[in-house]
Amino acid sequence: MLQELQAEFRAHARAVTQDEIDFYRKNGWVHLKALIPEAEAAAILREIDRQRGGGRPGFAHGDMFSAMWENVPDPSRQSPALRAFTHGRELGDAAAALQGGAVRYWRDEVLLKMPADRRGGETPWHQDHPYTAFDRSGRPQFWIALMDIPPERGSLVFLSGSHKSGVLGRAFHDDSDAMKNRIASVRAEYPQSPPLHLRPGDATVHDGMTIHSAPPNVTSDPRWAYVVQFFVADALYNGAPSPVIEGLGLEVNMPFSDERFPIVGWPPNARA
Ligand SMILES: O=C(O)CCC(=O)C(=O)O
Repeated sequence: MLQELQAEFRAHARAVTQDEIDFYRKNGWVHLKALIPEAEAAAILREIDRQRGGGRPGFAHGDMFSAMWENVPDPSRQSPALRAFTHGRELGDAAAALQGGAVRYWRDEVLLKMPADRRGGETPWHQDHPYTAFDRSGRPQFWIALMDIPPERGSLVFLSGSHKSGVLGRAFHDDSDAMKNRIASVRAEYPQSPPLHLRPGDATVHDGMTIHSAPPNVTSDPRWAYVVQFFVADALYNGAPSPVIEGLGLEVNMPFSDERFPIVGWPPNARA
């Protein structure tokens, strides 16, 4: 069974170009066209479907997030083929090249945005960094289209350059006027990315400090995106609770364990 699965697909990620690295560093996000072949995006979607038993989505957070998306957490833990992709050198080195330093694997998840009339609403403007367990910034997040994702199906929208704007706060949890004003002022200051149409196998990558959102999915098809998150290898644990580290016994102010969070990517010329 295991062998059958491994033989079924092996997802390959291409290397990033210098233009893409420059764009990412300047804007805090980048659109990587054909990061993986379309057939491999389809194979990942089949594997996710197999894990879900082919049924209706049933992985809701059961909290505020379920009005924006439903998730399948860490599918790579149940699939050697997916693990080879998420922990492999190709994707790791692409993340490290964008970041400009070695990176560890953090987690992977599927984000399914249902059509808007079935709770696939807007993802409001936010930064990921305030929700992380790391004591420093540097968190490239790959958001890979497993199907055709035009803007109206909920591709991400970024405020270009906003990764340099400082820490916004926990925008999902702060509905104060001060936060509303702050978001209005960063929106006025940083230009919004153009509407992005992702083909199957395309990805966007954004930094944990980049302010982003997603419109509601106004198509009739669910939106399937596969997220793989990395973070700078030298980060220390800041003590914040996170479902990813529950039960691992991590100590505050200590580095992350190599076993669970291996270093998977090095920048160009840094590999021995
Ligand atoms: O997929 C979405 O709608 C939002 C995803 C997001 O905010 C993220 O990947 O950081």
